[in-house]
Amino acid sequence: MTESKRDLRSKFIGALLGTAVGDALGAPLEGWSSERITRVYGDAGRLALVEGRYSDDTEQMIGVAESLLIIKGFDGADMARTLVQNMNPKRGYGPGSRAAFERLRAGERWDEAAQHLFGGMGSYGNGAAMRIAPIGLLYHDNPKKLREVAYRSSQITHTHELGKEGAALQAFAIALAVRNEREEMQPQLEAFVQQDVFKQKLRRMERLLRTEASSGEVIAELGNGMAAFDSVPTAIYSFLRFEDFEHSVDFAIRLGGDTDTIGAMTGAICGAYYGAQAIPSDWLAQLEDGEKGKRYIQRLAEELFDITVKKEL
Ligand code: R7I
Ligand code: MG
Repeated sequence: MTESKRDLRSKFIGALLGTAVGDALGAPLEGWSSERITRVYGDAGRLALVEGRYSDDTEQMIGVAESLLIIKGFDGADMARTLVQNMNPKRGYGPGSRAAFERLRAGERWDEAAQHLFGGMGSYGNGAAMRIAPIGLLYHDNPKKLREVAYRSSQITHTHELGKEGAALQAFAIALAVRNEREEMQPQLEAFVQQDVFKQKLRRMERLLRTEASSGEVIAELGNGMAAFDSVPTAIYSFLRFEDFEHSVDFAIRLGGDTDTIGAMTGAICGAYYGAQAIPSDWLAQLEDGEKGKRYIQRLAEELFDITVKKEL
């Protein structure tokens, strides 16, 4: 394997393991305020990964990867079936996603089950964006296809335009990270994204990156909540602000709020940029390794890399 292929392979592994590490690190702190995290853990050094158990974010990311691999591309019915089969309610699913999976299990069509949620608007939660890493990897060289598959994969649980757009934005950030396009990431994302709320946040991000913004400012300007528009820009910002995996992910989680998902999304972008070897070994060591634990996740990433470079699509 050439060096550039080896790097690319490491980026694929980094994006998937980065999702799981960020998720597991943030999961015990979900819903905490930034102040409470500082009060309990102090503000020196980085957070430790104690439990190593990942949540619904990673469980769904695994399902997305499994389905892409079986199909060698996207099939909505298969991906919906895979997500439903994998679902372990103890991993902390969002209420909208849980309702969508129940309707799917009852036999509704994959592209209709989630339409009824939230008064018929569909969910704009970050649940479609948090699981998107495999799609960002597989289509990293094809933004048009990336957008299309990001939207369609979101449709399974998140039919609101803003839920879909958040997923496409996160997928494209991962793709740019894979392509080493860090310097141009912010303007490229601003040009790519189609909804105003995301464009505005990307503009604010540009300003925040020029100053040493405090956590309070970042939370007020970008958000730290469960809505896609309050969390995807925050993850991208956390990546762009620092020069390594650990500072970005630690910063993202210390913002509080939807810590597991903002951690997972920041971890995905960082892993896609820096590669798997940049994930701190003590974090990786603690990550769960059962039937679908870290070795399984690594294997999924390797297989995604294989089908991507072989252009079997
Ligand atoms: O997006 P989702 O699957 O998961 C979000 C979070 C992540 O942290 C997961 O790890 C899990 O812990 O939960 O869950 P959804 O229920 O679809 O969306 C998340 C929340 O966003 C909802 O529970 C609502 O509070 C809010 N929300 C909306 N509120 C009003 N109108 C999402 N869509 C709407 C809407 O259209
Ligand atoms: Mg979660």
